[in-house]
Parts: sequence; structure tokens; C-alpha cells
Amino acid sequence: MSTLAVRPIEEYTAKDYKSELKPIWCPGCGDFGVVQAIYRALANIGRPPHEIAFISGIGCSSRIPGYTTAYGFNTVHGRALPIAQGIKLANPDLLVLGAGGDGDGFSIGGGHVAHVIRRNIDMTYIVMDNQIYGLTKGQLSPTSRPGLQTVSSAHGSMESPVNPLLYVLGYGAQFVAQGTPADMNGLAKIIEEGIRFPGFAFINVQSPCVTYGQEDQQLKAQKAMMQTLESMKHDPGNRLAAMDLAQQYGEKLYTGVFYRNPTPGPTFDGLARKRQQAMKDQVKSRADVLNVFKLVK
Ligand SMILES: Cc1ncc(C[n+]2csc(CCOP(=O)(O)OP(=O)(O)O)c2C)c(N)n1
Ligand code: SF4
Repeated sequence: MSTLAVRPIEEYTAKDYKSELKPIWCPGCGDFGVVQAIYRALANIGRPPHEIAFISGIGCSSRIPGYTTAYGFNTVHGRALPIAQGIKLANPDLLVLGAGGDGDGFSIGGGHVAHVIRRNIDMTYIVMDNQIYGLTKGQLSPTSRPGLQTVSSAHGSMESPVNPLLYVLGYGAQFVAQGTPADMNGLAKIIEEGIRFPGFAFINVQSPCVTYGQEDQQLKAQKAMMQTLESMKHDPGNRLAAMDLAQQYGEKLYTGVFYRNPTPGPTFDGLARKRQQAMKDQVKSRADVLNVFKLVK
């Protein structure tokens, strides 16, 4: 942790969020760009590192909290979301970030995604979607394309991929965006927007795996194919239009905010805090009544 002192927001820079740990990702891994974008977004938000909790699962991408100065927890494969939710409920003042791979988030951990969305816990979940299991050396992941030959699919994948964007939109996520480290400014911007959104924010990052990923998913290919939703004049307040565009996942690379609920609903952590306060007030008013009785006696 670089400092515990709270400074004016404008004094924070990306360096304040960079830990001394040297990343051990393969040279050229897309996750290098993702962590840089996170530093930039956090610097713009300006919360001191000790007010941030960064929770991940297991995988190459899940190493990311260790490369930041925030409190970090590299948990269990697929369990970043339940632990992040518990942390947010225990200390709602923390800025909570979750991260992991597409395997972590949509395979073993896929069951948790629906529940964090329906609870609308105020946190930002960043999935580094490289369409492969990186850490375990290149097996099929839930977002791998059909026909893909890997060490676990010698004759080509026979499964249809999960579409992470439609998945979360279908469950009612109120902030859904997609970015790529091929556009660092755009990625930093949507991460910042996700953090600022008052509720659960999902960010899918097309983060290439240079070692086991496909040629046409690398940064150069992404730069050529990406289209910003802003340039397409997409209205991020229109959920059905967002779902329509999200259907192109795997075919097109749209970046930016697919959906941002213009009238965000209540968060579970906000409601829990209100309920706790109401219970405290009730106990206090009972105590006042008892005190009155004592006086009357
Ligand atoms: C319970 C459990 N099952 C399986 C594993 C093995 N394992 C570790 S990481 C991983 C998948 C990694 O892929 P992904 O989550 O997409 O992250 P990436 O490494 O590509 O960033 C698997 C299967 C594990 N650590 N724990
Ligand atoms: S195996 Fe792939 S995902 Fe893992 S560090 Fe290397 S390039 Fe990145």
C-alpha cells in the first residue's frame, strides 16, 4: 500500500495504485493493458487504495489484485463474486472490484453471476475474456468458439459458447460494457464509468491470450475490427437495443457501454444499511419508552 493518508482526489495518479509486485503474465498478454486501464480509472475516481477491496478467483487474470495497492484477495476458482459480495456487505464503504477470467466467471463461477445481478450489489466485475483457460495451459473455456481445437478438444469444440453480454443483460444487469486493451483510453473510461455506476456493473474485456489464444483475437486484429458503440450512435439507455447488439458477440467487436439503466434501482447493500439503521432506531425508541416509564414510576 503506497499511503494510508487521504489526499485530495486530484492528487491521485495511476502510480498510486501500482504495487511493487512484478506481473508474471506472458510478455504481450492482454491483462497487462487491463491492469493499466484499472490504474487510470482508479486515479480518476481518487479513492485512496486502503478504501478499495479487489477480489478475484483463480486464473492468469485473477492475479490482477496483487498488482494493485488495493486490499486484494486472490480467492478460490469461481468464487470471486460470493466473497466480494460478503466484503461489500460487511463494509459498504469500501469500493469493491471483482475480476477473473471467462472460465472463472462463466464456467465454474457462472451460477453466482445471476445472484449478484438480482441483488444488485454495488461493485464492478471485470471479466478478462480470452476465450481459453490460460493458467491451466489452453483448454476450452465457456466462451471458446465452436470447432476450436485445444488440448481438451482435439477434434474441435462441439459446444456453443456462452455470450457473457447477453447472459448478464438477460439477468437484468443495469450496467454492461465491453472493452479491449487495444483501446486503452476507451477501456479506462468504461471501467471508471462502471465504478461510478451506483449498483452492479459488468465489464467484459476482450483480453488476448498470446500463448494459447487465436490469431484473430490478438490486439492487432482487434484494433482492425473494433467498433465503438458511441460511433454507431447506440443509446445506452435502451436495453432492447443493447441486447440486439450483444447478440453479435463473437462475430463483431463492439466496445463501450451497451446498457446503463437511466434510473438505477436500489442496491442490496444500500437496503441492508437502511434496514440496519431502522432496527437501531427501533431499539433506541424502545429504550426511550422504558426510560419514560422509569420516570413516571
Ligand atoms: C476448483 C478448481 N477447479 C479447477 C481449477 C483449475 N483451474 C485453475 S485456473 C482454471 C481456469 C483458468 O481460466 P480462466 O478462468 O478463463 O482464466 P485465465 O487463466 O484464462 O485468465 C482452472 C480450470 C482450480 N484451481 N480449482
Ligand atoms: S497463458 Fe495467456 S492468459 Fe495466461 S499469462 Fe500467458 S498470455 Fe496471459
